[in-house]
Amino acid sequence: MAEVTQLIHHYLRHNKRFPHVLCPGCGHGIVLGSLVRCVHQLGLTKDEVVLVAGIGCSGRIAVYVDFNTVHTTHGRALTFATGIKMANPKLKVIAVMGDGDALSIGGNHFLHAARRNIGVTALILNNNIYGMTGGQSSSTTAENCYSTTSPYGQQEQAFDIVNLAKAAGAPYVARSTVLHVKLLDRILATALERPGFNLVEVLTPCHTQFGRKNKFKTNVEMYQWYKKNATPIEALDKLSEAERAKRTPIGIFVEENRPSLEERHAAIKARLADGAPS
Ligand SMILES: Cc1ncc(C[n+]2csc(CCOP(=O)(O)OP(=O)(O)O)c2C)c(N)n1
Ligand code: SF4
Repeated sequence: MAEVTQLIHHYLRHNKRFPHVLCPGCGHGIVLGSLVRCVHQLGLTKDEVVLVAGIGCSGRIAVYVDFNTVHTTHGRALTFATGIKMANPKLKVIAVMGDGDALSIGGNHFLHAARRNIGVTALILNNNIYGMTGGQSSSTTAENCYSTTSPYGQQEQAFDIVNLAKAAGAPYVARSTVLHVKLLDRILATALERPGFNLVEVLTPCHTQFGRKNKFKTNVEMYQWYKKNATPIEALDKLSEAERAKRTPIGIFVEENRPSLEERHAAIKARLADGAPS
């Protein structure tokens, strides 16, 4: 316990930014805990890490940790992260975003960051709603779910973040829930070690803005939903097609290697420095 407290005090701005603003039962703090454990496990110094966040409850994570942090505008975390990585490729750059931030207002940046294979870990906290601003639908709010902007049920089809990242060319694509903490630690640590664009989607409950509008009596029921429905991809094959369709796959979906944008730029620079024709 003393060790955990020490770890927390080392990485958090515990004497400046607390108490935190997250609601009881919010999963965002679990993701913050995982991030701290992964950075510690990989032996990164606080100065090597840059955490770039957009606006939203998820964006508060950058306020609480004592890394290099940038709290940017809603939907633009990946653009700032791209600039930071290109300016100093040695830094470990992480963009932490909500689903609204990354896929609704910031959807275009997400597609191009994956396509370009820029060396950033995109950590998306998907609670299927705009949490901070009062529970409006986001682009991951599932069909027929209720929100303040879909009082008769959501009429639009939702994005599947994993499939979107795969189609856009991300070489590492993984998903966990905040309930599956060991998996979350594993996929996040792997992402932080890899070059290029790495997507980690974390399903995280927002009972305040999503759960109570969608028949979850308590936030605990939302964690129970993850337990029942989130299924490791390796176990899906054993299920019937009908059963598979009801499950949310978790695990690593893509793990490939292709040169990152900053590696390609470094190679061009070296070629030009050698006097090679451009
Ligand atoms: C350009 C811009 N548009 C809209 C907003 C208002 N706004 C702030 S946070 C937010 C939604 C956040 O939702 P999400 O990104 O899913 O994160 P969560 O709060 O659920 O963690 C919105 C719409 C803003 N700050 N800036
Ligand atoms: S509104 Fe939702 S996302 Fe925001 S702190 Fe509360 S539970 Fe978390």
